[in-house]
Amino acid sequence: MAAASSSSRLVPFLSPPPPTPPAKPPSGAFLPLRRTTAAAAAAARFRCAAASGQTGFFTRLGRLIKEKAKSDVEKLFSGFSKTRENLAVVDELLLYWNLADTDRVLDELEEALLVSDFGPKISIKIVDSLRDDILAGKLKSGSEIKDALKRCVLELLTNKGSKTELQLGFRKPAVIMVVGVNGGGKTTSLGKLAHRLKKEGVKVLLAAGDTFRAAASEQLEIWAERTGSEIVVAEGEKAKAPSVLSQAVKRGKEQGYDVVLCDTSGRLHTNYSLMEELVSCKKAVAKVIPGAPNEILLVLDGTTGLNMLQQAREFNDVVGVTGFILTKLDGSARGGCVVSVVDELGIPVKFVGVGEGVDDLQPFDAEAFVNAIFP
Ligand SMILES: Nc1nc2c(ncn2[C@@H]2O[C@H](COP(=O)(O)OP(=O)(O)O)[C@@H](O)[C@H]2O)c(=O)[nH]1
Ligand SMILES: [Mg+2]
Repeated sequence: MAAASSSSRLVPFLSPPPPTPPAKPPSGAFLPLRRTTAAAAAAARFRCAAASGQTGFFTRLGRLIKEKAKSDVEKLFSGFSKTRENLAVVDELLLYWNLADTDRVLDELEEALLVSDFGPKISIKIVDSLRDDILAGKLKSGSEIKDALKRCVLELLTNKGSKTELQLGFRKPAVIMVVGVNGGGKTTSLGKLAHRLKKEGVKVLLAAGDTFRAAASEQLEIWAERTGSEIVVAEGEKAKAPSVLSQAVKRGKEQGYDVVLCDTSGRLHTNYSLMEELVSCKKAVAKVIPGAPNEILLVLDGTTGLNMLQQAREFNDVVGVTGFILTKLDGSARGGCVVSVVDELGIPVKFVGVGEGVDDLQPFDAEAFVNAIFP
């Protein structure tokens, strides 16, 4: 195994801690809820000061990342090429649509949506709403039906999963934990996310919280090299994930990092002890920074289609998921699953993975997505 100390960027968590920085002013959020009025007023002042200084930073960051993605819609468009091919039949159907053919065309449209993994509930919902509008005389041509279809999908996505920007709170470092089953793309997505954040000048610390697989830390170390990020890795075989994450977040706090990105080991949602470990990881992080992790992003493999729904439910029940990263959509014709997870769970998709390269993690934008699958 590669010696953890061989890279200058590695920060093995058992090494001596750096000099303690000067004591920070008390933050209101750390104080007990009920205090004397004078103390409460002072606490509130501190809280407001912290909020106004750092909310700005993370809110701007969230917006900036999303804005940049809008200028890069080509990437998203090519990432969804297989789903688009699957749905090309929609254009053919609507080109020759006439009122007498409505039932047949809508049946075939429903079939096309099902094949792309929109899921039965949503496919029926969409087709029923189109049928109502056609029968009411509101939609009179194939192109009007297609526009209505796009509007319908967009609405499904924006009604329930509108907070697609990262919500990083107001206290530095913000902590993002990435969870999911083995091989879904956690480590890769974390690396790509580090790249995106570094490009915006954010000070990023990676935490190699996958202590289950021997090669996992090394994989994240490669991403640290690639993105020029610092990394905390476990030293010794007995190190447990919660303590690696806890040490990373401590270091993040002491050394003024903006964001700590925590990798975790892959686990089947049916594996009880591993799920328990995730809960411990979350608690360990919260012990260092109350309220952290700010985001728990569940990585879902787009090629598994609707199977991801059950996974998502179970992870959400155990750790509480704040957003999804849907990966491998470049290799899948089942992009409709984006809509089904949002609709079923009411949790936003925050990023989509559209390739293995460093730039292949796109902030999710509902409108760009709809245009990518229904051009
Ligand atoms: N095509 C494609 N491959 C991906 C994507 N994300 C991850 N992968 C690949 O999926 C495999 C598993 O990824 P990894 O990050 O190790 O998964 P983990 O076990 O969840 O950490 C690797 O070969 C990645 O390169 C993606 O968006 N598109
Ligand atoms: Mg991994």
